[in-house]
Amino acid sequence: MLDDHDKIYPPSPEMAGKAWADRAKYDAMYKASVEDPEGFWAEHGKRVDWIKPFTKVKNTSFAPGNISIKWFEDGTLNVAANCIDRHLATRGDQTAIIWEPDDPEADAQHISYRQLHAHVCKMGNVLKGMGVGKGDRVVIYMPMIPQAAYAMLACARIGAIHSIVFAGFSPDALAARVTGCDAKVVITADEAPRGGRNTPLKANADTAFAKIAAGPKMLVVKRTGGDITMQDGRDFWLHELEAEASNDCAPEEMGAEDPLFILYTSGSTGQPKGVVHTTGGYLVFTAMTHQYVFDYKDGEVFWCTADVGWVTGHSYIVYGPLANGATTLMFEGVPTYPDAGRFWDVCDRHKVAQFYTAPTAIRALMGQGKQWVEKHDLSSLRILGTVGEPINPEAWNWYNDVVGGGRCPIVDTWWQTETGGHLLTPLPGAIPTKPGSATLPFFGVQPVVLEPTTGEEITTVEAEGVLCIKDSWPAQMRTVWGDHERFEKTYFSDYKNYYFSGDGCRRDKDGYYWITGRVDDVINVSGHRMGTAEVESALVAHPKVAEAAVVGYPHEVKGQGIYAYVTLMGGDEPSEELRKELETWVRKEIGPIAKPDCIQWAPGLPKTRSGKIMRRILRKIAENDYGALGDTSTLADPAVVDDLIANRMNR
Ligand code: 6R9
Repeated sequence: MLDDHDKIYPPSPEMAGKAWADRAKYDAMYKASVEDPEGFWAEHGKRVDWIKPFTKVKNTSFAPGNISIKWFEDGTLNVAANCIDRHLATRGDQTAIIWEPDDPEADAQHISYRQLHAHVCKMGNVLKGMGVGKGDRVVIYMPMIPQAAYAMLACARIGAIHSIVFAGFSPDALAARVTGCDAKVVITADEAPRGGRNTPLKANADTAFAKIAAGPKMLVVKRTGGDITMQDGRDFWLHELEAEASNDCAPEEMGAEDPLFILYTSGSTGQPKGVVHTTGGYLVFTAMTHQYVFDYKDGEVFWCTADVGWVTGHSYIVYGPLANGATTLMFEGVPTYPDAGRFWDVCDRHKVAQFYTAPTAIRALMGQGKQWVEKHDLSSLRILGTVGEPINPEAWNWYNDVVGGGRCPIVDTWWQTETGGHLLTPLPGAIPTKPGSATLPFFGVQPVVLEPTTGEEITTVEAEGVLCIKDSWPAQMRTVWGDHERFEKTYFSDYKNYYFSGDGCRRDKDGYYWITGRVDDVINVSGHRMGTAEVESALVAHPKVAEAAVVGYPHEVKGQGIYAYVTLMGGDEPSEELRKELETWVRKEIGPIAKPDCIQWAPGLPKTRSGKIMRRILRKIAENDYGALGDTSTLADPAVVDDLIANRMNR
């Protein structure tokens, strides 16, 4: 009998001959892209408008001691001009952004390319008026409102580097990121409505500003009209400054390798890293993947449900779609408000053709039953996408059958903040899919599977090990902001001459890739990356916590949950009250997404004689998999393990 892993779904008959690429074209383009990357990207680099065309295409090296990544390096361009101005002549009145507010009773907004141009120019001039120039950093801490996209594009237009901080992050996390890139301006809003509740963004920013030594200014968007305080000389209303700003803001001429944005992401150490993306290669690659992976055709409505606080929102709500002159939908709310039919209501009302979301959302909605889907007409849907974590076959099948009616190819896209755009993904119309596999590489991407301990490349078709990439692609991150050494150490030192993804994977007999999850101390909670070390350092910052160890464990909806083992200071007793206090503490230190799902009181942690915490054992206990504990003989005190097992989840 076939199990789900062996099922193959060929491209649907609806796609045959109509998609941007069929199998023969994919094979030919892929071959060209890896055999002659220079020629391939010289050709596809032309999909964006250059002010000064590039003459050099690829100048990249993963060699130890000489990690250097440059694409189209002598070309100049402006990302905002590519995403807006160049469409004005042909599609000035076409909708660029459909904005669907949190409140289902409120009207959606349709912002045309011409209107987008005016908004972005005005905001660009406002930022200039606040002293922001080329190369300066601007932090964006915003709800999912059109002004968040205007802010990104305004920065790109004037050559400033944006760093978006997800609106769910705490004031402390915001302060650390503002300080980390020494931002001149922080753009925020009075409040962020989500699921019928308002988050006090401006008040959070005020709290953050009290911890920031340098004196950035604040630009505030009026979203709800809620009560806030404005500090004279520091805080400015966007609508007031815009009233006096000109509509005319010439796009700055940027080098292809000038930074476009910084985006902080969790790693295996305590401090998140500022991933730096640059201008030319990023735009070419996000535009090209958006077109081919979603088979985007002119006039279609494309909806990526991510938040612009994550890389998915950068690449596939804003830059990729707008570079292609697409209509992109921005949603302020959550999948379950006012009810579990919200996504499908939005797809129905706006006639969405491509719908791109995360497995965790699919699982949560699957749990609510298919009646929520069946109430709505989803006949406009053509392509479904997923991203963020491996999708389990059960969720894949539900997505395919219930949402897609068996008609819509599912593109399971594997990529990372660091990769800028899709690296492993099917192309609909070309690649048969298998539930749970991200299938094959996109053009120009050369994945390899390495034996984890030796670092040898496994050359047989079937392979299991760590996933690395052999050569550069245009949207690869270029450095860690302010710490190039950390860039080299994190991605190029464990396995020499390769980019190391941090993920494990399996390659099957058909050469398809199956991501098995992170191999480092990063866990994936609802598709969001969380460093276990980050949560641990938040916990030990609490005065009653002596020690903490955090691991991931399987969670039905979130994919992975956060399991924290906590040792209290002598004299402090465990209690329900203290558990709540620690949960609130972590929320405050990092944000709600970091709240532990389980806190187990641990009188002691399993340690080696040299004092290293044996996380492997803690992971097994959290997973309820005691048979696989492995060798515990090197532990300083093996009895600790029995206690932890007996009190798993404090039961
Ligand atoms: C785009 C994004 C990256 C990590 C990555 C991997 C996991 C992302 C996946 C997937 C299996 C997929 N991941 N897409 N795992 N299948 N289709 O999510 O970026 O937040 O940096 O996370 O997410 O573990 O290494 P980011």
